[in-house]
Amino acid sequence: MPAVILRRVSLVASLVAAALVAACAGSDQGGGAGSSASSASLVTVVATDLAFEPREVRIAADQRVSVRLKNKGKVLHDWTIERIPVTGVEMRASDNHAMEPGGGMVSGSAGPGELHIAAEVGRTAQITFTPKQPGEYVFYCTVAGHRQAGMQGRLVVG
Ligand SMILES: [Cu+2]
Repeated sequence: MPAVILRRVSLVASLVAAALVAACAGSDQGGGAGSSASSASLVTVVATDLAFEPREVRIAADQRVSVRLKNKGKVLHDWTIERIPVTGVEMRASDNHAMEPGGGMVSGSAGPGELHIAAEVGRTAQITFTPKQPGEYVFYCTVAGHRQAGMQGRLVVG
């Protein structure tokens, strides 16, 4: 009898484990076909006081990319593009600073094509998306005074 109970318990445990795996896999979907972050190429942008390195980022249209913002400065910085045609936006490990696309911009109009991630000192934030239209897009930090001080760069979609 105890053996039967044990088997039941382990069956329940494995069902729960399977459900958890399914839930995690589900939350990974960003809204586009095959749009998981793991298949994206990775671009790292380092924020310092007060610059981005590199200042120019080149990516390819219709290819999934993850932009990782690493804050090596002494104050919070963000990485923002006000308007860019993208699909399947996913954000990871972002700090609590108006993370939703279209929300909480210090300046500028909030639209569906906005990308915005912020990282506290020593932290990393990441946004994954698929750019849909070749062109040049300005990225900058929305913290007051930072853009004027030089925290601005170009995202080139080729
Ligand atoms: Cu900044």
